[in-house]
Amino acid sequence: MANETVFKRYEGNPIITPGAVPRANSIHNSAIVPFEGAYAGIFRVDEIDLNFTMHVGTSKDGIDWQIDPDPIKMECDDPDVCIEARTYDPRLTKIEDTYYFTWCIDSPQGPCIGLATTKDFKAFRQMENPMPPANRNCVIFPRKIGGKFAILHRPSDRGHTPFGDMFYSTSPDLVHWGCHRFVFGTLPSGWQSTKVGPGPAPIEVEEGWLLIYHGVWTSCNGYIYYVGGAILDREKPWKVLYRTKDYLLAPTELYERVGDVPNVVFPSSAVVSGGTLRLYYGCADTCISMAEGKVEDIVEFVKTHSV
Ligand code: BMA
Repeated sequence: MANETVFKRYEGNPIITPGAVPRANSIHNSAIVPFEGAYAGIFRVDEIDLNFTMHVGTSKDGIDWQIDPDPIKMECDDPDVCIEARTYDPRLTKIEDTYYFTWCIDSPQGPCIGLATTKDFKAFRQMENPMPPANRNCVIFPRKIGGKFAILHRPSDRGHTPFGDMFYSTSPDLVHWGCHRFVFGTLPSGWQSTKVGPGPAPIEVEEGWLLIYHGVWTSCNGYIYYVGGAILDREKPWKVLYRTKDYLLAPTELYERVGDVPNVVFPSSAVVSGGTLRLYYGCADTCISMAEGKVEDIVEFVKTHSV
């Protein structure tokens, strides 16, 4: 039996495998939201030449997906922003009637963060990059905080090293970002001792913001990716109220253990409906799975298993 303290895995996992896209080597860390009574998403596809592209997907039930075989083409006015590069690990957030998404761009100077908007999942407008290299993870809060757009992001370096703490930044216009605040970093030992990074858009709960994040440990046989949770202050989200000492999910299933990068569960989307949180996560950098938990149980776990 896999560890399923609060999250119960969908029995049909993995729900999306590389066969969903003709040129896919793998399809994994992806962004999914409710859309027009159904679901839409932006999917990370690692193609058979190992170029990383992003594709739109649609689904009636959030489980059975149709993925566009062609990558997204963004509208963009500035060729210095819309460079040709590998793109990966999208996160999606709805604010009012617009969907904002962030992703990682493998620029020649190192990984940086891209930002684009869409209203219909057909036209995409790329904006200024919110963060220069090196930064690998970014997600937008689902509403303005203190009158400003807000993000959690993870300044990084070019490789996979323990360097990388989570920061909070704000912007009045989605172009100029500042007021950077440290949120939290790695712990001296355990499953989140190598690096941490924000996962899906934070979810507003009674206690503040529920953040699902990934934590990485360096075992003697390589990196292992886990899912953790934190509760951040509602008005000052850089203040951490609780943060899990014990992980919420670990790679235990064969499809999480075996793949292009073994032993990875990488949380990237959360859809909340009727008090249930449906977590979508990348597995072993190869496919996508889903697990569900009650929001109140997840919050309770975070509060009672906090560092
Ligand atoms: C991270 C990101 C993720 C990936 C993970 C494990 O740094 O690049 O896309 O899932 O490594 O390889």
